Amino acid sequence: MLTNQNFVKVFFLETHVERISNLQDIKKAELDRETGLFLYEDMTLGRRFEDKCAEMYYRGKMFGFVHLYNGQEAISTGVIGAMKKKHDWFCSTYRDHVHALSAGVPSFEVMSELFGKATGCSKGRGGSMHLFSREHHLLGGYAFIGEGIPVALGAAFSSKYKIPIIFVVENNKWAIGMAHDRATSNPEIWRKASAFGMHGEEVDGMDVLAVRGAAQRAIERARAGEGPTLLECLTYRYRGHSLADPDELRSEKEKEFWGKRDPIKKLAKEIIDGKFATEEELKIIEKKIDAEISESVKNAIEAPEPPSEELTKYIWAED
Ligand SMILES: Cc1ncc(C[n+]2csc(CCOP(=O)(O)OP(=O)(O)O)c2C)c(N)n1
Ligand SMILES: [Mg+2]
Repeated sequence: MLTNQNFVKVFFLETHVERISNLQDIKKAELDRETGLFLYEDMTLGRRFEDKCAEMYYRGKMFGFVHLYNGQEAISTGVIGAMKKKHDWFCSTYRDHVHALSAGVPSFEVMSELFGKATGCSKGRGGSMHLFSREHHLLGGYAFIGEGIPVALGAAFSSKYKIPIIFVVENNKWAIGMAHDRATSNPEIWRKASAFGMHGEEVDGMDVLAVRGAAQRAIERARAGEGPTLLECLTYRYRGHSLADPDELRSEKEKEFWGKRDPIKKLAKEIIDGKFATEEELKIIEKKIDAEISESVKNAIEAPEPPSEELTKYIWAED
């Protein structure tokens, strides 16, 4: 018998999986050697940085909530990598470390911030959920869901009345323990764009070239004065909601499905199969990144904490 619960299961629970399996072909970004190595390096930096964060968190070097990005790298690299660095502005969420890295915030500054040090990109006042960098045009990570949207909109509005903005949903299927497909009558978020007279698009968020292609189109539309785009990227996070989450709700079968779609392994295969670079060259990039992250951790551990007499500094604009 089809009980209410079965109904939900049969028609909606597998939707995220079904959607990514049935996505229509869209025009992807071109792959060449330079682009491939740039994307690979950025995604690898994001993955390895987050792995190091988990290690540091469990070693007691960080406090509070820490939300990692593993699995979603193709979106940060695909979108932020398609933007003009230090020219376009962007807002993040509480899952913000990798967004900051993709924008060029040095890993030392991000790690220092996570340790609450004065050398952090928010001068040790923000922590994991509140990364900020004026230099890299990052208008902040935000702890409230959706909090960055009005800030980004305000920035776009003040830069031009035509609102050159793109909204990127990283639909990783879960909101803490609630499966997205169970939480809404229409799981296809990109379709909500039409209610606002906006262009909407869905994209494979585990495929960096697909994300980059979609981001390039959306950015072009924004620059040409053709209005905003809502981009829904179908992705999956590989770790629990935060490092305090034991991650017991998601099935092994589901994790296995998404594990096989690892965005970094996918790009590596495309680079190697297309003979844009060799496996050895990719290994060299990984080694370079590991060395950079180790150096950042070492320096961040040794960096000074903000002096307590400066507790209220930077609250007001005159500081
Ligand atoms: C306005 C608001 N309501 C509730 C919360 C508590 N909360 C923190 S994370 C979260 C789940 C959000 O899930 P999703 O939007 O899918 O983002 P994800 O964690 O998957 O990146 C909730 C409900 C919050 N931070 N802000
Ligand atoms: Mg989610």
